[in-house]
Amino acid sequence: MVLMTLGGAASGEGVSRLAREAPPAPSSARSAGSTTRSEAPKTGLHLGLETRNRGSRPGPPNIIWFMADDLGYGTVGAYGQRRIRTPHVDRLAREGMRFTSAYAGGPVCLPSRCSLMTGRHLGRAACRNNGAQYHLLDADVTVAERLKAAGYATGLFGKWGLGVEDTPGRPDRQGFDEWAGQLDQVHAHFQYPYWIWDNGRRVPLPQNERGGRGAYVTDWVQRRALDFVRRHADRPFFLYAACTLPHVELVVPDDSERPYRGLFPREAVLDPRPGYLGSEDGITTFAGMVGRMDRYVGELLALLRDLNLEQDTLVIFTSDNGPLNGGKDQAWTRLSDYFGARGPFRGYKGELYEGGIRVPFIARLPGRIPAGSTADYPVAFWDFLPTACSLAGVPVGTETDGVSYAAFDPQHDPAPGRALYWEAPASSGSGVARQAVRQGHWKLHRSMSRGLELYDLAGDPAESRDLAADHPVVAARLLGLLDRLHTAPRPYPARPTSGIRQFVR
Ligand SMILES: [Ca+2]
Repeated sequence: MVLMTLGGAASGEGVSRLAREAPPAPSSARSAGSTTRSEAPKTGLHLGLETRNRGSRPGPPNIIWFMADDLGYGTVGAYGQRRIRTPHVDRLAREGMRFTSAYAGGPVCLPSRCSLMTGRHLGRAACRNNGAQYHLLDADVTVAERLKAAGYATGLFGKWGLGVEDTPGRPDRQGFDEWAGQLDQVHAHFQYPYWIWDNGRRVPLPQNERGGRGAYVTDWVQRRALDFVRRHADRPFFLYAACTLPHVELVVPDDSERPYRGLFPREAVLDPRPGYLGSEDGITTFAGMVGRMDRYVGELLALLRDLNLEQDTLVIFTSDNGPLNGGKDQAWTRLSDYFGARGPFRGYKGELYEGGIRVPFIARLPGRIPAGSTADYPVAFWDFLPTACSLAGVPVGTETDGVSYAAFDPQHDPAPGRALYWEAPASSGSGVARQAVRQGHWKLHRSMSRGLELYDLAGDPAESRDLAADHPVVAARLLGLLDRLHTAPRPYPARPTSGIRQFVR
């Protein structure tokens, strides 16, 4: 098993990268089918309105996408967690649909979020790795732009990662009316930064200076998200709540940690990077962070109830990739394993084994999604754009690799037999180090280090028995898919990586 370290390619958002060699620009990826940013809603809107009159307010549903950060498949109660209490996420599962084969866009933050926003898998996505140089361009069409075209109010609160302030990737250039949080992924590492973005304005957080812990930043972001919902209760809204828990830094206010204190083995989980906070009681701190994230979900659900919007609002809960491993003295590996954070799967964040990419995924929309249901067919982050467009009643309006699961039928796979694809660049920044494709119950990996591996997920979800030699015909078929689904990545000029001193002092 490949163990990733905190400073390695798996999670190295703050690690300098060599400049990519600039391959020729892809000729096909964004040449046709893109809509302009000002495109008005077309007839689809009316089709949508006809079919949605079930709630307290006619029209398309509000959409909330609540996404945890580095939260593994098995870390919440609805997916088998027994040591950390997540009552609000579990309630969502009881009242909605639990997907057991949902996939993140990628094995690390930035590409996963790119896939989510743009409806492309990683063989075609604009940004395929963590790194300061990657950002969206004006030509990229996001789900926020499509929902804005459908008349939605659009808000992003939390970690963005797809373009900082001087790039066309910044959220207000990618369809978000309102946004607050962290543009830069390194900024998002810190729970007590001394400033935070609010609609292009740097809001100082002086209570966090000189070691102060006055404003836990995810609390600040959560308040802004709740405020956004409150202010848009009378019209369709899209809330992208990109929570940075339970990603490092490993620290949480006392009221979240206290319920767990003394319950678990005491283990120091420290961060080797200078200035980064860790915890002397890391397993307890982590439980508190997951608990706080669950509290945020509960606050959103309570607000929807108070505003009488439960029937009008699709709530999706998920995570951007699998759990962390490695770290100083492998402490993160032990922490994640203590909680069974990756569920029954192999691998962690950064890997293309199921543990790196299979995520919890719950969808609730009362009256439209059967309560307490389970869907086992695969869905992936790149399906969200077509799904959201279908719910909103607008044409997809751009090229996508996804299919809509808006029917939310627990039995019916909307795209039986389709191939799902992921890739990860070499740590040098040039070339593809690893690829994986799933079709039906078969999954093929190709990597520089291990060559081909074929697994039967139906009988071996832990990817423990390599069947490549036993099933050469299947392996050859999937190998053809690996070649076909990858296109040359978009070149980006090198850009200096931000550091802790820009965010913490
Ligand atoms: Ca992440």
